[in-house]
Amino acid sequence: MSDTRRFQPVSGMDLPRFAGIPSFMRLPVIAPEQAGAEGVQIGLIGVPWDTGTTNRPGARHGPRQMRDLSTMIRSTHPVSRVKPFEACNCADLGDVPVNPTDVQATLGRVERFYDGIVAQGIRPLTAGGDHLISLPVLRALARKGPLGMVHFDSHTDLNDSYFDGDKYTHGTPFRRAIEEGLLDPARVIQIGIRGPVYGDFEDVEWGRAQGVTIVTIDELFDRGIADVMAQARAVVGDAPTYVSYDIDFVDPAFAPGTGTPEVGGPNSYQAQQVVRALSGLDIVGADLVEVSPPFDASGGTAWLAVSLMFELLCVMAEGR
Ligand SMILES: [Mn+2]
Repeated sequence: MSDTRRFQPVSGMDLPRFAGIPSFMRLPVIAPEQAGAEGVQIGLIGVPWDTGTTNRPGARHGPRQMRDLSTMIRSTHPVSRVKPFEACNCADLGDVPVNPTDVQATLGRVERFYDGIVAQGIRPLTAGGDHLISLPVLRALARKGPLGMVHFDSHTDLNDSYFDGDKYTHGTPFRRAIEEGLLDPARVIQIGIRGPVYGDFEDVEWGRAQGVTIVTIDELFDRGIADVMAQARAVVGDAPTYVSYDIDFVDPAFAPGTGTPEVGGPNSYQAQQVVRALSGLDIVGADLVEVSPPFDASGGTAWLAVSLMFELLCVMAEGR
């Protein structure tokens, strides 16, 4: 029914990788409403929106910059040797039509867009956008029941509210997701948590009281990546799992282009290792969020981000 040749990235041998119109990883661009009929199995989607940001904005520019840098991605993983574009039909399904001045309207727009994707049996790999965009994506993906989640971040994003009781910000999505029954807290693990806080650790205490496993950066480095990721695999098990990757998980020496950086984090190699350890899980969707090009003068943060999207794509595609 589908021609798999159609889903190969434009070869750098046919057209140099710096040339051409930049789709995600040089994949074909397919209209989201037709993607299922065309045979798409994994859809790369941009959500260019940062109105949930509480401090330094700019993540609305993330998808465009990430598409540009993603033209440097090649086709075979160097360690696992997975060839994601042969294992699965992947395509760029464009950007969600967001509303930059209206939080609730945008949450609705993202949810409806992903409802359409999920209804066609397509697994989404998303480029943010700020971290609030994970909430409407989870609403669409969790229709059949709560999901597990592996979450890489320097912040829990489990806060209750900001400013005047605002419940929908990029610091609150997973509190809302647990309250709405989108995530099973017993199957959620957050890794890399660090940085000074406003006064107490209410977010961490609330999460642990719900049953969320929270691994601080000290614990990650004390125990080592292999041990913590074995725990992550045990926490989420074989059931459907979402992966949410905030680029501020990575040390700002390697990823300065983000709104809320926290020093003392993993390097680029460690940032890749944690994703490689997810091999074999039932990953129903993943995102890479909080890349802010205005703070990314070299483009190096976006390059790391799309390299991590390639890591995520490989563990999503293998075995499918
Ligand atoms: Mn976050």
